[in-house]
Amino acid sequence: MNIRLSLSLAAIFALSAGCAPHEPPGGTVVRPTATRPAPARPVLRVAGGNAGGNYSASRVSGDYAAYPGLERFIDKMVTQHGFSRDYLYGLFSQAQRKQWTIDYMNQEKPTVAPKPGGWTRYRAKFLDDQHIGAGVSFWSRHAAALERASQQFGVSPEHILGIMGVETIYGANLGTHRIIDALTTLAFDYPRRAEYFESELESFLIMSRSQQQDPSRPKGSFAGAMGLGQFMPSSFLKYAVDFDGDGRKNLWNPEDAIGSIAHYFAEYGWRAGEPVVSPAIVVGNQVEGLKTGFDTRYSLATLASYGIRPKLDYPADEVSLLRLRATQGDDYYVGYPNFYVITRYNHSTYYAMAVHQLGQAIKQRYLGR
Ligand SMILES: [Ca+2]
Repeated sequence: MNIRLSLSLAAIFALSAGCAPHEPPGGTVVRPTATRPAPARPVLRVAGGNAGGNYSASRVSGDYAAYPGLERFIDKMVTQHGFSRDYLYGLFSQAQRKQWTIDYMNQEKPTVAPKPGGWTRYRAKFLDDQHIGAGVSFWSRHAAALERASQQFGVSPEHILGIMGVETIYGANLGTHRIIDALTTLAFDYPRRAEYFESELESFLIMSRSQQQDPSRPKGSFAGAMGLGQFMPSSFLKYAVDFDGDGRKNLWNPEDAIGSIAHYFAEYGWRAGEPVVSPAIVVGNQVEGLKTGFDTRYSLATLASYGIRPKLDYPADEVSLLRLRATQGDDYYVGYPNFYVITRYNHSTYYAMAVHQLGQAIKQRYLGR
């Protein structure tokens, strides 16, 4: 539970912390006439109507009665997106305020530098027999979809599997929180991130309408992440695909989740066939004076001048220098552009390395069956 919570938190904050996901090329709209400008956020400007479920009330009652912030939000959903006011009053009358979530979020500690041995402990939570075995089994069951996603988006199956393993153990750990409660609580009872979570709540209602789904039904993480790949609603709108061709984008459907994760990586610039990371060979101790992390940028020549070179012989204009704090000492790696792409899912070196190494372990066992 604690692992999931801290991970979810990291993921949510990472996805929203000043590094706004870029707009996918498909989001560009051709202006139909010279006098009618294209909307800035076309994906959100869909036809009116409500999402699924029969809700109706003349005002909000229950936990969220008389919340000015919610009233303003409802006004926005009515005027900008064409939802009916009675529907939203009814829907939010049954939303529940999650005190546990508020308490948990308020306990959040400031980020501290990774401690010695931290990587060894982090890695052990994901690189275990449960994760690897479930990954091999999932690959066997969904080999065709993984191959198709790999062909279409250029993303290797083992990295799609690495994400799903770390996020939910292939659906074994999807989260039990109603998304409507999670997002309503964080949007209106957690001021520090209210803007972000209100935007996610907006996306969630639009998502629910696009899928004709009752917004009170989906469950996921306490922060609103859903499905096998733990997509936030804004990521659903940007990156989810209908990969099994049934006409719906369903984050809980394995094939749709496979395609959606591959699409996410592709839109963030995954380079087909290129390496992700290489162990670094370090001579001397000049490395200790260098900044490390997934967002550092070095040329191979610069690293060489400090006595550092990747074990892998692969040409790259820019790489990152990664330090993993293992129990027996610090390990250094060189990260290629694909490593950075994995961190777009969760802005963390350890997260991306766990995804990569879990994927490699699954691949090794899968191919050796
Ligand atoms: Ca589908």
